[in-house]
Amino acid sequence: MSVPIPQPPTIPFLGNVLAIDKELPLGSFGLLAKQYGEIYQLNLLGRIVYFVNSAELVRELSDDKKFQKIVPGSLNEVRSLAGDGLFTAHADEPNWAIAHRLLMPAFGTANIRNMWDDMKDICSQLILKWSRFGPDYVISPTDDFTRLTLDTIALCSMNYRFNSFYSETLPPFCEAMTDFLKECNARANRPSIVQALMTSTTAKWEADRKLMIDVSSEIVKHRRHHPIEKKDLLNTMLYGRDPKTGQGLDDDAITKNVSGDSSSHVLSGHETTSGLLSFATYHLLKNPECLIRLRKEVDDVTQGNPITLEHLAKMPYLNAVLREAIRLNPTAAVRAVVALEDCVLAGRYSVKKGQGFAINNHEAHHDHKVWGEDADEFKPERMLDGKFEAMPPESWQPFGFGMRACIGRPFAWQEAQLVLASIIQTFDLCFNNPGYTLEIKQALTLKPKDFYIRATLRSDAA
Ligand code: MNH
Repeated sequence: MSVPIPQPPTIPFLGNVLAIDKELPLGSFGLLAKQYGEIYQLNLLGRIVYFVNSAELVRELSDDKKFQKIVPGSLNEVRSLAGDGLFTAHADEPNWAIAHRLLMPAFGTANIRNMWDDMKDICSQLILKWSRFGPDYVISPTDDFTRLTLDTIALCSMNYRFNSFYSETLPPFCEAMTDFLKECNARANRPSIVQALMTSTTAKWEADRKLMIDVSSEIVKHRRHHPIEKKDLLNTMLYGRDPKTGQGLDDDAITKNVSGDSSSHVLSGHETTSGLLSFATYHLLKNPECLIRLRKEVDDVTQGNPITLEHLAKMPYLNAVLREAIRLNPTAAVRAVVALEDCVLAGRYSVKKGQGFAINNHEAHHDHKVWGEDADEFKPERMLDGKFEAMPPESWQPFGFGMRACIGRPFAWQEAQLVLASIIQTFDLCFNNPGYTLEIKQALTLKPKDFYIRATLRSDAA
């Protein structure tokens, strides 16, 4: 028996595009999920996409043999920058396989341990800034975490310093990227005839893209002329040879991997990690008992000493806090796949080969059927004592799943652990506006909106 997949009412030509809020598409997807349930379909300018919201259906779609990553509309626009850079590559592009085999080891657990000193360098800049500005200064965690994650990825992978903490505004690169990504989103949902009329918007989009490519190709050129001995990502890309084909990447492909927002560094690397740190900070402030427990763990393990890699391994609660924060607020919430064959999903929805899906992990991560009645609450305890490991692995997938899952996960995790532990070790935090409750803003990734805090040096430090 096949159940029809519901669809909101459409209007001619545009289909369901107007049902999607331009500022916060995820909000609209959530409202539609409330209304239609585990699956619904939208007509996006003539293309039918099935949106999947339940953990059960997401689990089925996480099978690499039956479903393959596709680059959805907005990411296709990103491709104008990143080309077939790792993140935005279509499955059959050879550069994906090459970049994947080259970059995987560079971001593997062993190699990221070597990045510890560079990570600490940037982390100490944030700690120093918050200390020096003092308790009256209103901190924008999302901005400072973006400075931190951008500077960290650039230093660790390319030995390049953005020095964002020394500037009132975020680096031009950041702004260009945010605007560029936002516009990519908008373009994907705009009929081409409308697009053709928006010449000044397109000119700005082109200029943003050019700025990102220029900065990236400067970094690549500089390294070509001033080689250094460091097993960083840039050297891997410049001199590495694919073990399978013997092929390397040319400068053009490298520039795309560097600038290509998501492709390796910039979007995935810095935006998502910045969002994770911001959401974790928010949830800790909203749940003081969790903050107290985390502080006790950090103090017990470090005894007030500078944090080391060995310390992190002894902080299960820190790990649980990060897992829980990114469960509730996956910063890259939606991924797209296509059906490789005809099938019947969950025994009830018939699907044709070639059908595109949007996997809404924000919804699936809140599914009461797997996470329980308290699924919407922040409870790091559910991630402790083997409970996380006992969950079906597909039910927590902030880093995607399977063959095309995130390669930056160990890197992002180590960075987030270091930074959160350092902040908790050093400061008392409070909301700038005590009544604040979470609102979300979206470019391609998600962050808390209008979220401000203050930080006071701890008087009770261990
Ligand atoms: Mn990351 C793929 C989330 C940090 C580099 N990343 C993905 C995907 C998700 C994701 C989800 C899968 C997308 C899809 O299926 O279409 N990434 C994150 C999150 C964080 C993150 C939530 C931080 C928190 N990512 C990083 C960092 C880097 C990075 C840091 C680089 C250092 N991510 C990638 C790359 C891919 C990816 C590269 C694409 C891998 C592939 O397609 O083979």
